[in-house]
Amino acid sequence: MKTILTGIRANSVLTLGNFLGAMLPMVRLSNKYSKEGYSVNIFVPDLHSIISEVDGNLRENTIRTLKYYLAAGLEINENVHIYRQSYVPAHSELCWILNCTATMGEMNRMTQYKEKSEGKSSCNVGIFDYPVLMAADILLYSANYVPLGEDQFQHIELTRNIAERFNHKYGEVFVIPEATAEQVKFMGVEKAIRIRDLIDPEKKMSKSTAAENSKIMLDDEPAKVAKKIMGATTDSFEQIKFDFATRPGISNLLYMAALMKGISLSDFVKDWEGQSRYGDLKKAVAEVISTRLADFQARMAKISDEEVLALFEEGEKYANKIANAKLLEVQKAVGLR
Ligand code: AQP
Repeated sequence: MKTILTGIRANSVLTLGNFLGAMLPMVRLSNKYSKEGYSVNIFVPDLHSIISEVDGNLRENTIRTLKYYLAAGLEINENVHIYRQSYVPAHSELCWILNCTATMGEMNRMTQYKEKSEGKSSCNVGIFDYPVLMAADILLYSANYVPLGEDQFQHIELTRNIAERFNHKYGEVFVIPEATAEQVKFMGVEKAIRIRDLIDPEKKMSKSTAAENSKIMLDDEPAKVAKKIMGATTDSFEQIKFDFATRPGISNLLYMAALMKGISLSDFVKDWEGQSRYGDLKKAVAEVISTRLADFQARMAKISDEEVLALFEEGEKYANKIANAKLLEVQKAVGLR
């Protein structure tokens, strides 16, 4: 049976970009495919979280991240496995072994590393190396599908390259995850999702961007959401049009609203394209986002820490079993055992 796997870092409250690009697609896929017998692994990569500043308490953020999935509608059954990365030590150990297969040249080409280190006089090695830990996260569980936002797809290609090189050198140990085109097809979207920064829509929306008004956080109240949307950068054309190439700001608003409403982009866009009422569109988008977020926040409030911890503990027993078996295979192939 196939395996689907994903994770979202717990370094702070999540943005609407994380929610729409990675969390909602995963919840949808998990609810569908776990019932068909696929194994679904959802983990909180707490080790990845510390490559950047942690806003708040990491342990509490980790619990909150799982609550997000549950509030977003994740259904639990025997095929859905939930765990914290640092509770499965095989991730770190395989990362080291894969570090000895990855090359400096390919790591230097990673866009996320370039973006996260840009303009910094010094950056930690974790920012450079986390794509290898990500490869370990995926390969330990023989994951075929890894639903992610657009920014992370380069790391799937890296994972494939590392796994193929390892298999070539040591024998057929790893299952190679599907290539980007297949991943996107599996997610059921035309293109991998990239939600833009509200102030600079050429950039992606990110948790760590300093400007508060550039991102919608999942705990934002309706008034705050409205203020941010009303202040979002659009364009000086006279008519509303969906086109990310020439009008990224307004296209981002249309895109976010359609995803939040759960309707097709064309259905949402057809009511607005050709009109000049930018202000009305912003109000409508703010209404759609804040209504759905308020409902989501109310669900969050009803989930207890105990419920979340019980899910983690159960999932970690499973994850350690699978991960340790794969790690032993790797250790034997390399000659460590
Ligand atoms: N703007 C985005 N649009 C669509 N998907 C996005 N993701 C992140 N931003 C967008 C997806 O969210 C998942 C988890 O991301 P992560 O926190 O593990 O890493 P990240 O990509 O570094 O996320 P951020 O928000 O940009 O974090 P910071 O600012 O802390 O570095 C991934 O699937 C990602 O694609």
